[in-house]
Amino acid sequence: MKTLQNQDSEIFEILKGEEDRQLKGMTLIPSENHTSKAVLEALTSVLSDKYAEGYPGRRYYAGNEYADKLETLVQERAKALFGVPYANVQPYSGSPANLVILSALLEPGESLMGLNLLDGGHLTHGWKFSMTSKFWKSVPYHMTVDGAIDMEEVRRLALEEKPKIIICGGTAIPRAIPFAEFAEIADEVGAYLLADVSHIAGLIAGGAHESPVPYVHLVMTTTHKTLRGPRGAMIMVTEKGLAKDEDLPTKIDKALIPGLQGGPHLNTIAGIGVALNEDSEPSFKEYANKVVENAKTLAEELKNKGFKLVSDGTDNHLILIDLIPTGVGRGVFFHEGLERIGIYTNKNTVPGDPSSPFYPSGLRIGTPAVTTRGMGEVEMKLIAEWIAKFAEHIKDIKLPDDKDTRKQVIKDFRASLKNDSFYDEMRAEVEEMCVKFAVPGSIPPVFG
Ligand code: DSN
Repeated sequence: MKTLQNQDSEIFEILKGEEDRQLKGMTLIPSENHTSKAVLEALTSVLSDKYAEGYPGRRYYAGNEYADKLETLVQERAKALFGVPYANVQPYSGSPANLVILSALLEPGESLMGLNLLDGGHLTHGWKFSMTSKFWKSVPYHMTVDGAIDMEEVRRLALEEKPKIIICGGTAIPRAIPFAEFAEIADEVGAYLLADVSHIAGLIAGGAHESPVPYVHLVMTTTHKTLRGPRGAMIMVTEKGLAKDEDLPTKIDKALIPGLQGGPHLNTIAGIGVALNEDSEPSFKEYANKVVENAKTLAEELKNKGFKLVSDGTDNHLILIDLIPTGVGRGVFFHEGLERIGIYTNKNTVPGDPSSPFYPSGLRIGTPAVTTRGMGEVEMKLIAEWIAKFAEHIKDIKLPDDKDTRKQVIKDFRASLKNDSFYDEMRAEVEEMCVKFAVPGSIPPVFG
């Protein structure tokens, strides 16, 4: 990175800082991961400079000989990895991909069903402030208080509403998604069934989670989470989808361009291709299984330390800690306090959360990134210990209902993050462990 360093030291220093942050701390955000050096090389290639609106063999720009080869190859890799007859690898990310699917299949005002955002769904599954509930009629379903998808409610709402599409999947679901049950309901009411497997696609590819492919008509996944590729997304149509509607691929292609997107990001598509190749290796199977093993170990350790978990555990990469027994709305203290010691997590709502999305009562954590760095049982036990030690340290800090008092409590807490030596000591311990586990894209340090 000498060229960048010489030309633009300000940007260089920021990138160097980020490289350092990633190495000295740990990412427990379940939707983040670390890509390989090969993926990063593909991302920074000259493909970044090329326009290629259209599809292989049908472009609006000249000079796409290599773009065509690339996109066709990446489509083939996606189809082979997931066992589907069609894949579109152009979506910029998950939100645009879901918009592509919905606009391909639904007329304005028609209805969709998705898991309520606050119960672990996604903005684009029909959240009330998302365009997906302004263009279409959103009929959300929920989790039970035990943290299971309320399949009785799904069936009841589907029979009442006869939605055009049902979406299964989400962002904070610690248990396996019951694809077969969803399929039974969708088939009964004649709805398309879309699995948004963004969080678990890598586990599916690695055989650590059931595949939705035999049950659903469409699969959408982002490519940067457990799949360990660059930030992007793919839309796939299954054999079952083709049997329901043989025009599905054409509808998706057209909804993407000219419907919603312009030129594909070819460098990202190249990075996705590299990642898909890595995902088909036997070592990726080991990785996917280890992600789940680590999550289960961490979940057990947290439970042993007295934490309550939504659904009492996990089947996948994700754990949702329910902090309500210690006080409503305390997710913010955990999110910011753990960040201070180099442990990156998400404050998150829990099913039936009485607090607001700004001050939710849960903490979402996951093991994809730490597993990529080679952490295992010993480190999961340490992580649980650190989280418990931090929880003990802040046990008397509660979130007041009154807005002014709340403001002051948060201000005082933020000040303590700067002044209390407890945090320096904890951060040093975390850092000492983290630096032993390299971040793949920084071997050797790129900016170091
Ligand atoms: N932002 C993603 C997540 O964190 O789960 C979903 O889009």
